Amino acid sequence: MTFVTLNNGAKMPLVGLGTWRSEPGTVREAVKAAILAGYRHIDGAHVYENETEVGAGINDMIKQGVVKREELFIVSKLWCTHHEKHLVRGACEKTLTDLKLDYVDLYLMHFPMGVKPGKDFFPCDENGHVYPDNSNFLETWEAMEELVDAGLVKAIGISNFNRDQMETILNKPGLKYKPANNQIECHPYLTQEKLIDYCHSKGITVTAYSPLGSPTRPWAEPDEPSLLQEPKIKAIADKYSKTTAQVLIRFQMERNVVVIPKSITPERIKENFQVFDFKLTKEDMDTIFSFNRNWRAFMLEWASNHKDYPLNAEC
Ligand code: NAP
Ligand code: SBI
Repeated sequence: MTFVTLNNGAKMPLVGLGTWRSEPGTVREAVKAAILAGYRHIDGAHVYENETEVGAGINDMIKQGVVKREELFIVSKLWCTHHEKHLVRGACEKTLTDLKLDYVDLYLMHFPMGVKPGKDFFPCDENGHVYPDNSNFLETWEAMEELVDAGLVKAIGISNFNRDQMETILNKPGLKYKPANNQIECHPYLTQEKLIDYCHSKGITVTAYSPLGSPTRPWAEPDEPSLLQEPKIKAIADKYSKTTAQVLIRFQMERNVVVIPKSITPERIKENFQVFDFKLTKEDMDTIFSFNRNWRAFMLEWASNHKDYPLNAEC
């Protein structure tokens, strides 16, 4: 299967291109290389500060007739400084203006936490504590529902929500649209079985972010584990004449989880999409699951004081 079906009936391609830390100056070409390699799903966000270039790459491909807009699945995310109800539509319109698109296919609430509006994306005091805003994620969700009705987005979803926070949305009186997708950190060190089972039981698709373990995250320490170097995963890859990265991507696809590896390197962009011609056995999957250690590349320390910090819950 190459798609998952969202609760609005749309088909979301299982493999997409991640764009966090894809620098302006490289990401336009990366997006074009991806579309030429067969990708139809691009994952972006306002906070990545590169949506103008991402959109330029997309529009180059549409203008050249390589792909039609309706064949693409474009994702963006509402940043935390825009959670107050009156700010949501403007934030979405800014993303559409930057991308030069009339709509996005999926618009995610990037985090369940609203923070002080303004130019600073991570407004913190001298102790590193974030300044919350006056919103709660239920009213932000209502404003996102209005984006669907206005035709600016085809579907809405969430990111970095835990199970209790999802239940709070699902139980909201007057809920108009259920989340279509929850985008969460997921890879063999953080397999997320409970949260994924919960999402799937509610008809909510899941996207695995940092599927390679985000090896170049700026805060990586030399002694931290490295998925791309795991000998047992490399041995599985060798069996199929594939790379470790391809096995990490296929691992998510086998679970019906959407996966968005980031790369700006043309060879890797192609490599990461050559994942439709092999399958992992149950034994391979069990071996990969055995790496789980509930280790996170993203502890979101910048927001640990927020009332809706999501990562203290079991799942
Ligand atoms: P990732 O996809 O796990 O890893 C990306 C890194 O791996 C890059 O440094 C890339 O290098 C390298 N890489 C890519 N393919 C490779 C290959 N075949 N072999 C060896 N190295 C390879 O990490 P990520 O960027 O953190 O996560 C992916 C995407 O998820 C993000 O870009 C973003 O779109 C999304 N995300 C969302 C959230 C959220 O809060 N919702 C948080 C984090 C990430 P090069 O680029 O130099 O090739
Ligand atoms: C940014 F644009 C800047 C920092 C940062 O750190 C946490 C992870 C994150 C995010 O919130 N979503 C991402 O894809 N990366 C991020 C983004």
